[in-house]
Amino acid sequence: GGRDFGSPVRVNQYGYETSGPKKASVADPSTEPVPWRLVDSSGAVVRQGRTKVVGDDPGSGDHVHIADFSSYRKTGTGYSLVVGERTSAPFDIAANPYAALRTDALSYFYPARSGIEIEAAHAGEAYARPAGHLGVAPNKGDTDVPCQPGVCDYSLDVRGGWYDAGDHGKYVVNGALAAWQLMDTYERARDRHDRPAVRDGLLNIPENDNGAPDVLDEARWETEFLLRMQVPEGQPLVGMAHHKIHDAAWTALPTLPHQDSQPRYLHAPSTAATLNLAAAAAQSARVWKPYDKAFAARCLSAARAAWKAALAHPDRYAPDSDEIGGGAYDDTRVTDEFSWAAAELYATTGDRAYLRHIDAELTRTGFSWRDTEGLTDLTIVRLPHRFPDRMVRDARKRVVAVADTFLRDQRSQGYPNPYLPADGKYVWGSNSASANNALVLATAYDLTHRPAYRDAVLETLDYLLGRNALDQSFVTGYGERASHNQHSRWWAHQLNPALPNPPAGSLAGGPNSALQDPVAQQNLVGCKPATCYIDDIFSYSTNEVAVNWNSALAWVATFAAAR
Ligand code: 9MR
Repeated sequence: GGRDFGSPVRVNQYGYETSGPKKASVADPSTEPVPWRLVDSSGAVVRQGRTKVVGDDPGSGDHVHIADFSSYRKTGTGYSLVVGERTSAPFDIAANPYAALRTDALSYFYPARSGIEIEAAHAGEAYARPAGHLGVAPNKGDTDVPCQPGVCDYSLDVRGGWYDAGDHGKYVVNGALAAWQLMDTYERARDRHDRPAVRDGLLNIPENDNGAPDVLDEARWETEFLLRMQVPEGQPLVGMAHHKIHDAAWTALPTLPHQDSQPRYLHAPSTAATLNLAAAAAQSARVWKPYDKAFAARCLSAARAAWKAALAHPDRYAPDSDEIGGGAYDDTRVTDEFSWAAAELYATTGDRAYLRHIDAELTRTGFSWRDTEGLTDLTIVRLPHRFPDRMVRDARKRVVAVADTFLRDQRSQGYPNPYLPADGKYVWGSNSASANNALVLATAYDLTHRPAYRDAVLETLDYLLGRNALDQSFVTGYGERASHNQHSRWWAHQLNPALPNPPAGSLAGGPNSALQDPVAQQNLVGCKPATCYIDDIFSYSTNEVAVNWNSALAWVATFAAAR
């Protein structure tokens, strides 16, 4: 059958902020403005106007109009936007719709934890499950994990951390980025007196009454795992980080973590993993100092050891061929990781030895687990008093200039995506690119206080929550047509009704024009890039969850919720 593109009147299906921008994107072939009506839950027309014609949307090919009802500021539920006979999905208007999304996006991580029982009291009945990978049969990991043959002759206790995504693997490069993003929400909120975001008790997690901010507790769960991935004393590559640990072969769907019976192996250490660990551990040392000096010191010595090891082994690249049983997370260019790690280490220690390695810059490519150069500038502008003035001035200029590019890219599209790839192709995890670009826009707002940047962040949330060519909210539980069949081995309701869907606040990877899984290949042939997405559990290349995607969403939602 044909694909379901929903209503041509596309809105943020969750909710608009009362004082924020409120726009709908309308797919309509007309080259003239058309009338729209804003209708409340009683059916009354509360505002009307005419659309503005934007033209052809590059990602989807849709001819798009914008209906702008920003001047309407009455809170309420069950609004809809009507154009002719066509009605949008229902939506709310609320004073702070994103406070709930902040909590939910951050709450993604607890039920994704490895090595700990997920308790109903914290995660809810549906998400409760036994601890995974603590060496209890039938599990064969993660308390005593050997290397793949030929890689090393020791084994490590690498329990804990988060499962990467819908699989049972745990990977250092993107795990470190996700932990970094959570810790960065903390540093931003602390500096800007956003008290709710730094609260102990914000989240329903076991550590929510320990005197430390919950967002740091959650990041620490991952950081402790990252530290366990380091090559121990007495071994040739001491201080390096193993790139990843996962099963010998891909596990079946569904398989709960505690049911996995496969052998698991440590894969070869890599320079990229070592440097990402150094960056996250250096930041962790900084943020934990007031709460736990011993842990902070442990993080700092791990970060320094990792840095030293990376300098000694600067070209150990994770190959793209290593993708049996787990993702490759391949990366053969690490100058960007050196720069980012150096920036984090310098920010924490003030040690001038790191300064001359800070040499990479934010560009319109943004940042990702693979391309970390932009994180150098984001670290510098986060902690301006710790860096030389000149460096801060230049970093600020670049952040604002790149944000201006994203702003233009967003405005040039019918659907408000700040991601506009130069080759027109959407990557695997494109939704995280949108969210990470919104993080840059948000940072430009912090630096300049120009409302246009904040509006652009809110409109990015519109895009992720339904104002797109698919009339699709990519966040579970947020909108009438919201993703809920993301690729996961335990939140696999689509395959077993006794299992839950992913928890509310889970972000799907999003449109990926490369069609890299069989379901995408079967259903999406010829799709326009922005529409290459299907809410099917087997479409891992368009519809997986992942820690570094939810950390991006959590960062942006925390920014949007701040008052
Ligand atoms: O997010 C990763 C994306 O950038 C890569 O293109 C893709 C293919 O290598 O892998 C993605 O990460 C997946 C990982 O390899 C395995 N676990 C699930 C991750 C999310 O799909």
